[in-house]
Amino acid sequence: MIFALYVYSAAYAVTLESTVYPIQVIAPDEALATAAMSASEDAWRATVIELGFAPPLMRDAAGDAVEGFAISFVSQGEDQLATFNILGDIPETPASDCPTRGVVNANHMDEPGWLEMTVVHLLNHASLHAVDCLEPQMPSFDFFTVAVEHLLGVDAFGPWYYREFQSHPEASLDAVYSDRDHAHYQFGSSLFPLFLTERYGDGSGALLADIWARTPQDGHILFANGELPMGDVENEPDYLDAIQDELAARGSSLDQAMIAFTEWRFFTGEFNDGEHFADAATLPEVFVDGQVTAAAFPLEVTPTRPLAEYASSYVLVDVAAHSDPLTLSFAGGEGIAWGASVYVLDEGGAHIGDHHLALDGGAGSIDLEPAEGPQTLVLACTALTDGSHDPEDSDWDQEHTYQWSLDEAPLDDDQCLEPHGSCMGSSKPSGLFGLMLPLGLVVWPRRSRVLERGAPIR
Ligand SMILES: [Ca+2]
Ligand SMILES: [Ca+2]
Ligand SMILES: [Ca+2]
Ligand SMILES: [Ca+2]
Repeated sequence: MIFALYVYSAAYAVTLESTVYPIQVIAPDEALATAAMSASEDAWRATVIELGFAPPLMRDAAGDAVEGFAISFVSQGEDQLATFNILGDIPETPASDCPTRGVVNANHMDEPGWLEMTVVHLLNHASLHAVDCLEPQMPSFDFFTVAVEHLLGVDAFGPWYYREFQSHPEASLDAVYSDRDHAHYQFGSSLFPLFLTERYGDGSGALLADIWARTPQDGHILFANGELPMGDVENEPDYLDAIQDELAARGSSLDQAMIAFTEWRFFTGEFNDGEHFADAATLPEVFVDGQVTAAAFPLEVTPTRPLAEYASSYVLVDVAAHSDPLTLSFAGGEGIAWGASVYVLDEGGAHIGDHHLALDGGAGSIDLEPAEGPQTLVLACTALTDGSHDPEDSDWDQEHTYQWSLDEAPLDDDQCLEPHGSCMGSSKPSGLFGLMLPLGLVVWPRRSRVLERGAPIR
């Protein structure tokens, strides 16, 4: 059935075979076939030879699975741009791999850059399927492939993808949206693998090939309908497991990467500080959930948009010059782990420092030294997981909230040392304090200092 989806007439189709790589192009005319072959050879060289992605697999004339990239251009109206067909199982290999054939709508190939983008897209998809055919269709394959397009400078749709993704940091990293308004999200999430290759690799994209090599499991493709396969095994490990495994081998973790990604996706556009994404200046700014001026204390901030797992949130606080230290506290909602950081911007918006809160059970606080001039504090947090997050589970509910609290340093050590003085009793209880207390998480740095000096706590 798969092979019958598209029938080409030898009378008008041109078939080209590469003399450099195992690539076959079928197109309605010689000019398109030649251009497509050139683009395909460039794509093979850049992704398979230079980045180390697996060679794509196709079926030869005898029906055997062999290394190669097969792509056909057909005229099929205006709507669809490109798709691919999974060409069944390869029983002689243990992994749940599969050959594919790319299919492109020839009617769109006059648009500048679309041919090159489409060829890289389908060739890289073929490389990924040649390793594991059973990853979730979106965002998994597009997550990696759109990142590769971006790295090769052929992501003609990148601006739309990244604008949508950056508009929804509260959404889960691996979320998939079917509605048209948000359909770019699962392509824009390729910003995360772009971050991975810059932060943990050499920036080329080779790290992404290493990660993908960790995705496959043994199993068979029982059936496929176009892009959608059905296998006889669970997709375990999945691509998030593969990222975790690769980062663990490099001394990090997916959770640590998510916390760092929260920072990287903030310093884009007008906030580009030259220390994060290489092309941060051209990436859209991330959605900021609120901007407040700290005119009076205590100041408490909660987000308007609850977060999903593997999501981020930002609030900007303008702080006037203050001669007294401030205490900044974070309390994440129960049930999941969190990361919390503060990025300090000067009056002109330059990034001049960071604080990373040590959280215990999702809560923690730090003391901020007096500032010599006005500053903006970027209060950033990362919603991690409840210990379980699997791409196949659609674990994307946006139900987690948090609270930041900024206050003048409410207590000095002398008060704690007075006879009958009670640190807990003399502090200024806030909503946050009350929120944290039942969790048993109140570990204020200043009280720790008092403890070290042997003063009574209560
Ligand atoms: Ca196999
Ligand atoms: Ca897998
Ligand atoms: Ca979960
Ligand atoms: Ca899993």
